[in-house]
Order: sequence, then C-alpha cells, then structure tokens
Amino acid sequence: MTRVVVLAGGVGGSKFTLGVREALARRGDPEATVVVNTGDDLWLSGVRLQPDVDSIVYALAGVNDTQRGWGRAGDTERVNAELQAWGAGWPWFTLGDLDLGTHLARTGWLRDGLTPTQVIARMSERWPLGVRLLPMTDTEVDTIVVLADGRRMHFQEWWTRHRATLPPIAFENPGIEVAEPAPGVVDAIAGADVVLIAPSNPVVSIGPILAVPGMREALRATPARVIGVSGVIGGRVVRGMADVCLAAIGVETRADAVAAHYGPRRDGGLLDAWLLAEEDAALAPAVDARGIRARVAPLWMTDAAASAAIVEAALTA
Ligand code: FO1
Repeated sequence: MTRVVVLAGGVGGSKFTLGVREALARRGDPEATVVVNTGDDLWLSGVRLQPDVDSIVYALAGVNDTQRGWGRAGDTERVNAELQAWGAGWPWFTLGDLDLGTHLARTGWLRDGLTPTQVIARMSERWPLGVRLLPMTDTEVDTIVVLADGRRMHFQEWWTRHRATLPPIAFENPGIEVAEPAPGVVDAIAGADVVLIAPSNPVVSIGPILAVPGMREALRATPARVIGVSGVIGGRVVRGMADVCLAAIGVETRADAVAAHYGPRRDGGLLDAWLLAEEDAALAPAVDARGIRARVAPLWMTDAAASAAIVEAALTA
C-alpha cells in the first residue's frame, strides 16, 4: 500500500490528478490526497471563484471543457452576457452558466460559514472524485503580479486579459503570511509514503502552496519520498505561460533548472527525485549531480492512461 499526497494546480495539475486516480486504482492503493493551489482564487461579481479547485473537480467528475482547459463542457454564456450588459465583472473574463452555478453554490456555503475545505468536501458529495481534495489553506490568499513598469495587477487580469505579455518582475501572495495549511494537509504529508509535485506551473501554481507557512517544514519533515514531475519538456513549457513566470524569478525554462529551483532535500530543498522527459535525458546527470535522483520517462499527458503511466514511473522513481 502506498499513501500518496499530490501538490497540484491548474490544467497540468488536473491532468496529472486524473493519472494519479487511475494509477492508484490499478494498484488497489487508497485514494490520494490532492493539495490544490488556491492562490489564484478571486471574488468577481459577488461570487467566489476557485479556478484551480474547479479545474481539478471538473476534470475528475468528467464535466470539464477539455478544449479550453477551464470551465464546464458544453457551457452557455447567457448570464455572462447579462453581466457584461450591466458592466459588471471583467469583460475579458467569461463566467459560464453552469460554472456560475458552482460559484453561487460555493459562495452561499461560504456565507453560511463553511470553510473552503468543507465546501470542497460538499462538492465531492455530488461528484465522488476518487481522491481526497484539500485546498492548500482555508485563508483567502491573492496572487499579485508586479510588472516591470511598477504596476501591480491581479494574476487573473495579467493571465487572461494580457496573456502574460506584460513583463513581470515578481509574484506576491498577500495574505499568505497569516495563512496556515488547511486541516488535514500537514497530517497527510506526515503520513504519506510518496509526495508528488505535479507538472504544474512552478511559480504561480506550486509556488503559493509552498509559500503557505508550515508547508515547506512539513515537506522537509515527512519520511515520504518527495518526487517532482517536470512540466518543461525539451526547453519548453508543455502548456500555459509558465516560461514567463519562471523568467521573472530568474529560472531558465529547462527541466534541470526547475529541479534546481525546487532544490535537493539534502540541502534544505524539497526533492528526492525528479522525473524528466525522454527529450531531456541528456540533463539527467546534471540533476543527479545536484543530489536529486533523476529518472527519465515519457511525460506527455495525452490522456488519463498516459498520465497514469507517468504517475507509475514517479511512484517507482
Ligand atoms: N481563462 C481564460 O483564459 N479566460 C477566461 O475567460 C477564463 C474564465 C474562467 C472562469 C472561471 C474559472 O474558474 C477559470 C477561468 N479561466 C479563464 C481559467 C483561469 O483563469 C486560469 O487558466 C487559471 O487560473 C490558471 O491556472
């Protein structure tokens, strides 16, 4: 039996989580605990959005829009058109009708006094997810992008409106200094055999999870092996605009550079092992030399079976 904890966010995290569920089911292992980034959550038009939570919930429930990578499959935009007519919300940010149902339900539950952890648990009553999904924290945290011209902008505006084209110099998470890991997170990490870091954006998806006070300490203290999976293949990010985020914090878009960014556990970093794509096999010795065990595998998450094979490779790394 292998007890698995996954740190995940965004589309990469949701594809990886599908693979985790499939790989563990095949092994007959217990459900994984997935700790999801909530750093890019926001209030818009009076409702609470949790983009990374919803990406993972929708993907596991099989109701996600696989083309766009966010929102519900087959959604309509009638309410969104009405919001636009009122000049409410953001004109560049679409809230689908079915998706709005989720946000309304969540906002109502939060207003009733439920925590984000309890809200996610309630969501998984409707859609049994096959994993235990926990937010990184129950505290509201933002992601603010500091631009080279000195402006500061909410991550969602920078990402969806400007498509990450405005040069950033830093990413900040106001509110995180008083946050603590959500109930169950530290215990899950302490009791795990393996912690997997999904091939999500290292800066704005995994970064906020690691920035929650107490999270790095839990990861350093766990007897579990901590294994990361590269989201960079052949010097390019597989999806999204993580390369811009990496450049802003001075990390090259190379699989070995991202491994070095997380760092080897023996030197106070996080990783025992790092999964590299076959295209990056030549970088394996550089990763090993840093004290992180490199393992090479096919890393294209073309479907759940391919993701499950990646997870299997990680579990045996
Ligand atoms: N991404 C977009 O590129 N355009 C949108 O209009 C948009 C709307 C949206 C609504 C709800 C939601 O949960 C996510 C949404 N996303 C949209 C995706 C999201 O903003 C980002 O891709 C993630 O936050 C990055 O991980």
